[in-house]
Amino acid sequence: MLDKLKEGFQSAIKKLVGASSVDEQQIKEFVKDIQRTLFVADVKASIVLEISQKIEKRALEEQPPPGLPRKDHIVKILYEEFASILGGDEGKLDLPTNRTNVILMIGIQGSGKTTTIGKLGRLLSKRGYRMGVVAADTFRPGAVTQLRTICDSISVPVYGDEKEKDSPKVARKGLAFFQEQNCNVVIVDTAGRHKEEKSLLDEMRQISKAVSPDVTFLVIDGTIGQAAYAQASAFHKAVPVGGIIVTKLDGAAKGGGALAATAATGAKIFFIGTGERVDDLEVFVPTRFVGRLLGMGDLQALLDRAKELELVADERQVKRMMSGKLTMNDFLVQIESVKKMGSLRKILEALPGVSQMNLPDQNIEEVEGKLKYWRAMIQAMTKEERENPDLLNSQRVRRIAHGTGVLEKDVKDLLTRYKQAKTAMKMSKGRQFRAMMKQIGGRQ
Ligand SMILES: Nc1nc2c(ncn2[C@@H]2O[C@H](COP(=O)(O)OP(=O)(O)OP(=O)(O)O)[C@@H](O)[C@H]2O)c(=O)[nH]1
Ligand SMILES: [Mg+2]
Repeated sequence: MLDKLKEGFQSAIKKLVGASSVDEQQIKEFVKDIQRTLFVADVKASIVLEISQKIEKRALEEQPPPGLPRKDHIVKILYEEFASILGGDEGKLDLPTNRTNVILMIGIQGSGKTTTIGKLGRLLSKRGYRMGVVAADTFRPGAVTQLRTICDSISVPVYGDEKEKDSPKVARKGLAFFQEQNCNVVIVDTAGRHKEEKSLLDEMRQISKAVSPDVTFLVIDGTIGQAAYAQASAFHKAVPVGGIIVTKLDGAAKGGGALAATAATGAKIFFIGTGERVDDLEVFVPTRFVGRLLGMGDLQALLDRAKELELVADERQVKRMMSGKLTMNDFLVQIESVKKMGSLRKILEALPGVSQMNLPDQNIEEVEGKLKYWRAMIQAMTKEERENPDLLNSQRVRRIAHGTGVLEKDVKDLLTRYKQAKTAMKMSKGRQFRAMMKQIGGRQ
């Protein structure tokens, strides 16, 4: 299903995750890959632009939460933006059983309305609803017979009148018929072809007026791509669309149609059709669907792989520290890993330098609070200062204190801790750091 879209997303993700670093250029390239994929999937240009701009902005501006590598954060952003365009949570069909709920099906010819009624009829009967179906497609010869054949196979009764050409009238009478039998749900099938589009839309308006639907489902052929946009907005103008059903996602569908239909109507996709049989209907859950598209089934593997790659970077850092170099950036990484790994005491005990300070329990919380400031102070340093903290004379210390709203004493305190860590690191030639890594994450 939607193989092109899947392939495109997944190769873009692979490329991102495999890159040695994620910088602005890498992010822009990733967004370009996503754009290309969407164009191939026949998504409307304005939607492609909107979604890619959002992803780019967030990927460039947002700081990943501590512990989450930037790459994973970007994959997460991609996932969130797509799920949100598709409506986020799953659409809920609210069909109280103490009344007769009316579902109106609209959509152009061949989109799959009649077939989908069979599928929906089956699903709702299984859920225990008393069902009835009204054959209000009076235009196409054989339409009533087709509907009867399908509904016979799922044992749902059909109201139809082959001789009556007035479709709103059939719809009204059919609904009254099933109301009398206390049906819970009545689905109304409609025509998809007409002399011209205008008369088809007029007819939909009239039928809608005749039966006052609780839900109007627009059925969209998943293979038609961005043409779905114009189609969906035309129908939506005639009869407000409450939900979308995308059919034929089992075949050569590219996915653009699904996005276009939701964008044009603001309605959620409730179901997708994945075949011609009555069982080939799936409840649509945007997050799950996007997860599948992005290979979230594989996401765990992806995250694991990302971690592995991050470890390679850690390994490099260890080597550098073993040679006695510890920059403020390395120190910041250590501080961050404290937050990342959770157990502060464990880390503090393992952290070279800090471990020698014998922290009493009551100080732990205090230190946890301090970490936040340490981070801000390090971030307030210039690149050179971070590389070579020896540069930090009293003037610079004052500037940093001012910039982060702390006392000069606090900055000096940070420098002391840093120096302790550095000395310890030098003395143990990185052994302690390796031991720490092992202790906190089973790494190494
Ligand atoms: N592969 C596949 N085929 C489908 C699906 N849904 C519908 N079809 C096929 O699409 C064709 C048209 O389906 P119909 O249900 O007759 O479409 P319609 O919207 O009722 O068409 P009109 O009555 O002419 O307006 C049929 O051959 C169906 O079998 C689907 O999810 N997957
Ligand atoms: Mg039909």
